[in-house]
Amino acid sequence: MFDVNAVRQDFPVLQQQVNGKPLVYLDNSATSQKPLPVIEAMDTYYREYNANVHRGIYSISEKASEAYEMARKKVGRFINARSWREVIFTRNTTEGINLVAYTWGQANLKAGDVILTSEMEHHANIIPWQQLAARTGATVKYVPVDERGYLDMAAFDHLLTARVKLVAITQMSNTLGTITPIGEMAQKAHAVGALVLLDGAQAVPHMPTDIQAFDCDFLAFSGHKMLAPTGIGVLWARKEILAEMPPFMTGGDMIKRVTFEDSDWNDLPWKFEAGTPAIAEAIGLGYAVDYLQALGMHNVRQHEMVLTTYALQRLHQVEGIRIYGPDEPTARGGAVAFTLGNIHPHDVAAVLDGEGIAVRAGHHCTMPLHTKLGLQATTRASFYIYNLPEEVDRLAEALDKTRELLG
Ligand code: C6P
Repeated sequence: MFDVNAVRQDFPVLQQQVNGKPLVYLDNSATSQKPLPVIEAMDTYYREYNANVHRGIYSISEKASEAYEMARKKVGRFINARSWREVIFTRNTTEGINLVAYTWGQANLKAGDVILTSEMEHHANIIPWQQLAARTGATVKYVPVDERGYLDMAAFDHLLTARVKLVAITQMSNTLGTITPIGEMAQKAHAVGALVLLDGAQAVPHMPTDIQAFDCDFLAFSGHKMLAPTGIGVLWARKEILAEMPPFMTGGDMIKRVTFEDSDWNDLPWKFEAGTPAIAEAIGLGYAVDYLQALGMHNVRQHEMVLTTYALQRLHQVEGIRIYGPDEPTARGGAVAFTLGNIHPHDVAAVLDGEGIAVRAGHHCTMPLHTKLGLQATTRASFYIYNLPEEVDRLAEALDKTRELLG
């Protein structure tokens, strides 16, 4: 296990007071904070070798290209990809999912086909499929979530017919925290000939990722939730699938040959990276991956499981609280959404902010799930590598205070 207090020293943003109290940052599902090695790597790029990639025949451009491609290799190793050519840099999870919907989806789906997703998806894993369905005549179906926050696997089996061409599922819910049984789902999906897309936005930052073991076909995730900057994300897909997929964006860098009549596409992965990429951000992502790997992803998961166990137990002592998602810490990640009596979640978040505690309040981009739960909004605390049990105590005490003030 790593030393959380030592880790905290690497995060400048955590060394401050907010509203006169030490900042307790509990909005990690929205975005994580950034450690010094990531900040410094980007600073060094801009100070010492800022240049475009894959273009310049001069030293600092070659250095930038090497650093950019090195980041890709680091990410490939981090998720255990067979080849770095399967790692496509995007802006974020949303772009990765849209890329699949507009390219693979557009080329392979037709009227009568089904895209199977779930009721606990983020909008990023719902709307691109609704739009694809509208363009192709396919249908989107949703695996229900039961009252304990688990996917209804009997319903999944029932919905998984030969018409299903894609199972697009989150690995971990950003609202309920639920971890999806992706191994079982992928095996069953492949048995009916469907491909599997994993929304790894919440899982990849928080637990070990081995895409070869997962046996999925697409995995999308965001750098900014795993210590890296905003503006950089990853789409991983099998080489055979990527080779067949048409490009998403077209323009510079993604071509081999262009004439006034037509064009040929570049090799993988550059075929999917049109235009000047987010160079500093990709380099930052490479350093973020180094940082997480030095901690060990099993340790990251272990730390969050211990903290979430404590949080569930401690928060249940707050009068009037209702926590959503599985009770078992092994079945969930560290996103803990709750309501506090009839107090509006925005008011809860505002009182917590006064105590220096940053949480998210709202629908967390899971509006259909909130509607199903009969809610408009929840307050959500979410943990990461630098959070401490003392911060859970501060949250619980501040919630007691909120209830006294507004309850
Ligand atoms: N969830 C949250 O506060 P982007 O915005 O593209 O980096 O990630 C989208 C996304 C996709 N799937 C899941 C499961 C997610 O949680 C998110 C982002 C943030 O919960 C911001 S809405």
